[in-house]
Amino acid sequence: MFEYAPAPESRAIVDIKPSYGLFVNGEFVDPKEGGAFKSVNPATEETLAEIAEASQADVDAAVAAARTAYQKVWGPMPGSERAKYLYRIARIIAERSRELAVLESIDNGKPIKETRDVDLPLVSAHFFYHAGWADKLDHAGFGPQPRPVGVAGQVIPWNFPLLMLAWKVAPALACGNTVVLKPAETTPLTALAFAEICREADLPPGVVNIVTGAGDTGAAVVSHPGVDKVAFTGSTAVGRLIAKSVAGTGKRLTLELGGKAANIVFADAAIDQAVEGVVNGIFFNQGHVCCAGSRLLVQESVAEEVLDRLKRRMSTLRLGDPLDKNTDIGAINSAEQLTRIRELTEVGSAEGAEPWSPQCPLPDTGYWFAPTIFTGVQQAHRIAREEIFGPVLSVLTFRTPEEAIEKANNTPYGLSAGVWTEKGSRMLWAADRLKAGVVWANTFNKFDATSPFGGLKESGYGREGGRQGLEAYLDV
Ligand code: TXE
Repeated sequence: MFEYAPAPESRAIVDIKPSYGLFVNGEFVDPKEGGAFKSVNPATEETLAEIAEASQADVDAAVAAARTAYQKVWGPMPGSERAKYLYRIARIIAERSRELAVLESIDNGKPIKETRDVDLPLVSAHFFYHAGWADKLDHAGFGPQPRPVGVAGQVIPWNFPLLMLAWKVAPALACGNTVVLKPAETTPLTALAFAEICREADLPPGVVNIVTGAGDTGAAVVSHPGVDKVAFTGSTAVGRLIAKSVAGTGKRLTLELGGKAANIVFADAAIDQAVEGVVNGIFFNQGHVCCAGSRLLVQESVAEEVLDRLKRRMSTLRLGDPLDKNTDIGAINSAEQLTRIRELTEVGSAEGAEPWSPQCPLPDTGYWFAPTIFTGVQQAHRIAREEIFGPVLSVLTFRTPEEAIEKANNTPYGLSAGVWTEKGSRMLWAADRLKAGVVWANTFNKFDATSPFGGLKESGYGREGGRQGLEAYLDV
């Protein structure tokens, strides 16, 4: 059932260079201090490329290029002109989507089925959507003359590398800002491919700058005095550090942090549909999803039936080569993330919860974790409270709707939740009481460029997507 079937032919359509420089002022340049790190294929542990590591001096150069481009070219450009560039970028992404999907799967470890059918369509849609806004900002209720904020410093994570880039770059550019973006150190390749796309689209130099590196480079971007707006998606711990470093500087800040979402299954739900939604909620992208449905709250009267069906469904999931189009669960993005998942699941067992996984031989090389559910989970257990960010589901039960809401909200996070019921009034009742930025009704993990996305509580603040997402990039 679980096969490892390498699919080398897909690899042929991507051209990965042995090394990459930084993208500053429209050119690929060597880092000033010559540092480099490796990007690794998490499914095979092979080195894909050497990536330049940006130092403070490189970040200075990128911010200076972004400032000049903002003042001289992009800020003053009419929205209708900016729209043309954004449409061009959107079209190139759509045309190159097969190649970009393969590149993303190789660099990140996520299944090609997902990069091809979810990530890439959402990426190009995000650019198309924001291209449409660029010439409509003046009369859209943002105030008499909404102005761009200036230079945006953006730091993104590794779980949806190109999609998180799109969520950050497209609205910034549509509103007339310029960008210095730092991709995650384990997944830089699609951001660097995006830099090539900016050149192909003839985007004026300095409008988009990509500086690769680890946390130090990210810290240099967000703390740079030449940056006017900071946007971050990543861990709550780093989000806190960034909020502190930005405090009192006058910079704008949006943070999209972790989550511990509840997927609530009421007894009257369409059970097969709910089980499919639970599987999608936690095993999509190996559970490396901030809004993953990592806690299943199931009504006691149907718990046994739901768990039986869930286990049967999990036994049909295929884990293996991310480039095989039949693969459902790919590789864990990095050795560090695998260690984090292992440590927290060991704590789960030690605290008395019971793990279950289907028969699942794991490939010998690469970073893998079998889809796992824990039953007998108590609210005080760490696996019920902390983000695991892996293919691991914690199952809790409830008796009354009130208890479901109380348990769902019993978390420091507030990013998302799912509700499964055939009763419309119960759905509305629950949605009204759940403290989460998004509540999915009889579905899960659905995204749309037109819909604002973002969290409450320790999941962060600010919205990305939709009309609300533009406010972060405008002086209104
Ligand atoms: O995140 P980091 P990590 C959660 C998830 C995961 C945990 C750790 O629970 O297990 O975080 O993952 C950059 N100043 N999420 O360590 O460190 C870093 O280089 C500025 C949830 O990968 O937050 C990368 O580009 N930037 C999350 C980005 O921050 C800094 C997605 C994210 O890395 C920095 C990812 C600093 N001091 C992890 N330190 C989500 N919300 O989806 C690091 N970075």
